Amino acid sequence: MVADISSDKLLLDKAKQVLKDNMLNGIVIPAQGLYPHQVLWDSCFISIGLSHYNVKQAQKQIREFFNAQWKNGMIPHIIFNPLPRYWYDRRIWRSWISPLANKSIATSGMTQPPMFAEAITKIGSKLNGSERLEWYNSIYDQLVNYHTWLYKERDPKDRGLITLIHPWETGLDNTPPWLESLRHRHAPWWVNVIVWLKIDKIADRIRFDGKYVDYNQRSSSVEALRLYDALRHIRAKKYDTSSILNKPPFAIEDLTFNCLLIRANQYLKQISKEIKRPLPNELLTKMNSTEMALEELWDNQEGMYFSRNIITGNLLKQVSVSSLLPIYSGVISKERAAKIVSLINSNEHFDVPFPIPSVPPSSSWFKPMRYWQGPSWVNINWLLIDGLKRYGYVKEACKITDITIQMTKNNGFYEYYNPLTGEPAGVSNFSWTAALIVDLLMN
Ligand code: 2M8
Repeated sequence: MVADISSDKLLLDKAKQVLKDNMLNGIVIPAQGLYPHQVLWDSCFISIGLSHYNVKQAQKQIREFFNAQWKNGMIPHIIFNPLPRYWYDRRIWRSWISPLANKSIATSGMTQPPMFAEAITKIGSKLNGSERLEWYNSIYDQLVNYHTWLYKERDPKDRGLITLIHPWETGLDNTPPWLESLRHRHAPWWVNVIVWLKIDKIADRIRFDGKYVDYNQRSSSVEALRLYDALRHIRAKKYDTSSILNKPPFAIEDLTFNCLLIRANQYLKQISKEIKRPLPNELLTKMNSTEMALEELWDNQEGMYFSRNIITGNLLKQVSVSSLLPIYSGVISKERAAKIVSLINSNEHFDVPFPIPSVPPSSSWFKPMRYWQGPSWVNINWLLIDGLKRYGYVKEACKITDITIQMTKNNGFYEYYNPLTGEPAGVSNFSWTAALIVDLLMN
């Protein structure tokens, strides 16, 4: 494909404008209106885009999360905007009830895919030698503490795989393997009453997110209420991991999260080497064990990787884009990578006009416009492009890059896109879409 320089330049300018317009209180937020707070992996993707032209802001997006780190090393997935008009959101989470929380910064009480090490390294690559060492040194101990926390508190079976306790931690909120687990979770009486009286349709009409997006493109009201109930359960334990894991609402070794962690560990090793500060041996052993344990999530019968429920020990065999992410981890064999590429190229699976669908159309869960249940997402494409290139699948990587850019040229920077038609969905002017398009164009 011949690059269309003038329109690429225009797209780049528009993407930068989105990031500028999404600045609220000194921070680029995911999107105006719907997402007024800082969100963990959003901020990492945003900083990767920003690093190409505004390193200071990119650093700020990351540093804010390390300032909000809890005493046990946990980094929460949301930092609430301190503006008075967002007081209600802080009240829902009440992070201050935990003795571990940062008392001056209101946050959520759970984490999200650990993209920090990659964002920190990408920012580092834009700095000169001494600035880079200073940047890495300034953040290294806290980054090590975060990875250490993951293993110390979230690997209860000591298997090298991190357990998530709520779908919001995976980032793929309503992805089928988690929705299936939600179905098996006992619903609270008040949700049953709402369903029985059929007043969930009224809830649909008064939902907060319905002001900004079509609620049919988001989690259903009943799902949202049940996720809120799971949060209440976690909050009642004051966000203390060992009490939560005694009787967790969910306990899943999530494939997406663990693949991203494997890659984050590799970036962390790179940083440690560059600043000549060795990682603790215990952490290194754990990091290596994750690479080995990934193979336990492979299912021979289906020829795919899946997440695993740690209570039943069963793999969650609802197919989603998560099954492709081991290629991004970079530690699977060439044979396994070839199998993933065949899934990407197969029209019975992920080969659609506007790839990569978060759930393939062949699945009974597939809904082309509903959030993580079918639409294509730019951040997932970006991760897969990277993984495909590293395994030498340049043609596939270029095809996904071109279509991803095309979708945003045609429709603007939306949260997600219909994988069959390219039609935009979710919120418009979405920051990580814009930021990662900056990255794709600049590379
Ligand atoms: C979505 O998640 C939040 C809750 O964490 C929400 O539904 O309001 C997900 O797409 C998540 O991956 C993303 O980080 C967040 C903000 O963009 O929105």
